[in-house]
This record gives sequence, C-alpha cells and structure tokens, in this order.
Amino acid sequence: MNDVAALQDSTARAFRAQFDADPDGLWFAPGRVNVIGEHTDYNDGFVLPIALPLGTVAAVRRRDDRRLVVHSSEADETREVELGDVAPGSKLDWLAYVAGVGWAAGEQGLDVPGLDIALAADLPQGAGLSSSASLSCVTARAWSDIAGWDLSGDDVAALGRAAENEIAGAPTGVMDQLASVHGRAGHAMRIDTRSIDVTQIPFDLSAHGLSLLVVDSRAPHALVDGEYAERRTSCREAALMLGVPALRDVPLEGLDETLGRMRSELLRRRARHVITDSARVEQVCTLLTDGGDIRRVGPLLSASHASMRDDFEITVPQVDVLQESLVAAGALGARMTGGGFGGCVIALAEAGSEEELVAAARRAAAEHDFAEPAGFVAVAADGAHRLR
Ligand code: GAF
Repeated sequence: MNDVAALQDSTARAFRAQFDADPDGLWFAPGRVNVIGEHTDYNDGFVLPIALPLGTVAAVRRRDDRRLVVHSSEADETREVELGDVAPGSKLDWLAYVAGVGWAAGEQGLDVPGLDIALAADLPQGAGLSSSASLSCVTARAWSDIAGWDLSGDDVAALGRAAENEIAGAPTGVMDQLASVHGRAGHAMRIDTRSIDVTQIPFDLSAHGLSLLVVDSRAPHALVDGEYAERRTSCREAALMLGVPALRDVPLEGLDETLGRMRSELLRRRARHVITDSARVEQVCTLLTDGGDIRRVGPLLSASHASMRDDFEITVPQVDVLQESLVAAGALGARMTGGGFGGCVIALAEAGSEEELVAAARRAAAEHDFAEPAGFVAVAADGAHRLR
C-alpha cells in the first residue's frame, strides 16, 4: 500500500469515529520541494518546485448549516467555528488554514456551505515542505468540488493563498499553493510568478541514474514570520531604489554595475540573491530540457545555497552544516529548500549513494550537537485531487 492509500484509509476511519457517518468524499493535496528559486516568487521571478507524494488527506461531508467542524489527527483535537465569524484577525491557530478558505470563497461571492472534515497528514510540519499549503489547498479543492464552484486550479490555489495570507496571517508568495495544486508526476513546474504561467518540465532523475535526496535538519524555525516579512520589505525597497516594478525586471547582464549604484550594501546583497536565483531557475530548466548533462544542475544548487547563506541570510548553522557535509560526501550539489531559518536541505545525488550521504549528514550533525537529521528520496508527484 502506498503512502497516500494508507493515509486515505486512516482518515476515512477517523471521520467515521468523529462524525458517526461516511464522508461524501476524500481529497489529497501534497507538500512540495522547491528545486531552485527561493524568495523569488514575491519578486515576480521564477521558481521550480515539484509536488511530493506526501501531504494532507481530507475526508469531507457537506452540512446543512454554515458551521465548520474539523478534526485534525495531527493536532489531536476537534474544533468548530461558525463561518460568519471568520475574518482577518480571527485567532484560529491551525484552523485558520481551513476556515480561511471558506472566508476567501465568501469574499468572492460564492455560496459557502458548512462542512464536517477529518484531516490527516504525513508531511513533517515546519520543515519547509509546505505542509500549510497542502492543508489550505486540500480544503479549497474539497470545498470547491462539494459546493460545485467549478474552480480552475489557479482559483483553488488563490483560495488557499488568501486563507494563509489573510486569516492565518502568513505573508507567503504564490509558489507553494500553485505547486500543491498543479503538481504532475515525473515533472517539475517552472512557474513564472508574474504571469502565473506553469510549464511542466520533465523531472525524472532516476532515468539519469540520479536522485533528489531531502534531508530534514529538524532545526526549529526561529523568528520565521518576522524574518520572512523583513525580506519582503527589503526586496520592495531594493526594487524602488533600482527604479523597477519588481526585482524580476533587473537584467542579469551588467548586474554588478547595476547593483554597484545602490547606496545600501544590505539591499544590494538581498537584490543580488533574488536576481541570480531567478536566473538559476532558467539555467536549471535549460539543463533539464536540452538533453545535456543533468549533473551540471548540482553546482547551481550549491551556488543557490551560498547566495541564500551570504546574500539573503536565511540559512542557519544546522542547514549549512548539512549542506557542506552532503557535498563533501559526494553529492553533486545541495541547497536549503523553502522559506529558510531551518527546514530541509536537498541534494542531487548519484542513485545508490543516498544512504552514505544521509550517514555523512548525521555524523556532521552529531559533531555539532545538532538534532539527528532524517532523509528521504523525493519524487515528483501529482497535485491536489479527489481520491474517492
Ligand atoms: C515560503 C513561502 F510560502 C513561498 O511563497 C516562498 O516565498 C518560499 O517561502 C521561499 O521561496 O515557502
């Protein structure tokens, strides 16, 4: 039995135990790994995520009233809220990612029925793998199907994002929700975050004798919210200083000279990260599609990590140690993935070398008294969908 099938059965059982009835249906939405292009999405730049086979399953039944009753296996609790009481500023904790979807749909003039929901997830939370987008997007997909809203994938992602931004108060960009919705098995998504164009790029590393190893540092996220918002502000200021609508609009050609004209050394580094990482997305996409040597993606991953560490300053010692140890142990390249300040490192690995790499990462973490990292091989999977 695969992961989603096992999670599906346990979620259906949890629904029956909680509501003493069968759900109308079950839905799944995945988390993601971003291959490259970090903090570029709120600068109108490019990103390259894959959807994971791990995520959140929701068993859902329509109610006749406007109440939302949600059981979460992770939180080990059941919470209730009247949909009319949900608004920006509501203190809902994890329920915000669910209830916020109903609020966002109501704001769009959609007729929003109450729901009974049981949730279960198999994605580590706070590891930079978008467990929150998998929660908001599974809710949006299920609500849309049950209420007959007939929404496109982009609309489902937009509802999920509105829930996170407006009700949960997490100022995310567009990447995670689009990845959770548009994922396709065997493909990475090149997303132009200005036009919201999603291009599916073949991403079957095993066909090249390679794999994408994910190593979770288990480093607790400290100060994430404030730091993320600070980076967004810095990027806006940098764009303003450079006289462009967004950092996406700064050409790579002549970059040193362009940045040299900036008065703030800090903003110069922030801008350099965003502009070069967005360009690295394009370089990786070319390597993935032109039939050339995919191993050359490795150094671009490591360059991205150096840029996040030195220019954007969003790494922490735990992930830097893992990144270095993975490269020293033979990975073709490695970088932190996700918003930063902890979370996971991904490595481009020769197939068969994964165990050795994880062992090296564990040894390095132990030498520094860091938490023991956990590793798994990521494959690109499908986005949000109805299971039954
Ligand atoms: C978090 C955000 F939610 C994304 O929108 C993106 O900005 C990412 O950090 C950094 O690339 O996951």
